[in-house]
Amino acid sequence: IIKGVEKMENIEWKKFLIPYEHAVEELKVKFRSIRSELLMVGAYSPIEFVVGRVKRVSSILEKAKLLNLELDEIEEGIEDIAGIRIMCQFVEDIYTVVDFIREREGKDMEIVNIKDYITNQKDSGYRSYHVVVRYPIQTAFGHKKILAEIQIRTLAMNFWATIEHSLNYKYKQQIPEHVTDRLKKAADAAMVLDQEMSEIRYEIREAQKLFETKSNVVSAI
Ligand code: 0O2
Repeated sequence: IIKGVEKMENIEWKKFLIPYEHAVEELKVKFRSIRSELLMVGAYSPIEFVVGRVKRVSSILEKAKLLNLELDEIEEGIEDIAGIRIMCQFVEDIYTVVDFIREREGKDMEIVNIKDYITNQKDSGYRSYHVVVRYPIQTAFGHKKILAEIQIRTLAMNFWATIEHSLNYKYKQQIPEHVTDRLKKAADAAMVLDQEMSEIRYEIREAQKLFETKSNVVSAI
């Protein structure tokens, strides 16, 4: 039993989650702007697209229970209540995005924790790069710093993780063995796909540049 947490009313949860929604919205804008700015000057963007979400209350409760957290420990104890996901075309782009985040260190965010599930792939097959940051926001009641988890992945890693996540949801974390076996094979295939795409990334970028220029000419007519 989590003292206090389960007694929280809907309205209290809404109030609790407002700063997290605020942080997610700001972070989405900031990372999407990097893409827009780079494309605007004709440069390559390592960011394909950005999504964000605030963790569902049921999911927060589950995690609080698992970690044995009390109400006043949730803010520090659950690092991914605010979550941003940045999708990249190539594995190399992930590290460029990480460098962008490092450059912001001490400016508009502080890095708290890094989990490199690309070098250290999870047993499930999961690959992704997680950076937990402390992000300042201005609320109606003053300054507040929020923990947010930035997950950076390739499109292939995201495809795999999205499917595995929905299977876990369906099977309540007990995916049948024949399915987990397939998922592991699919994770290997996704890794090979990433490696192959990396090998020809310069050709792909050139082709995309040509294609974008052509699309711009067509849309300008
Ligand atoms: P939601 O809200 O449904 O997205 P741990 O318990 O050690 O595995 P920890 O410390 O809670 O992980 O944080 P971590 O490692 O940063 O992972 C949290 C989030 O990473 C998860 O959120 C997923 O989004 C993603 N993730 C981690 N492992 C896996 C995995 O094996 N498969 C998939 N599909 N995603 C994973 P939640 O908890 O699912 O919450």
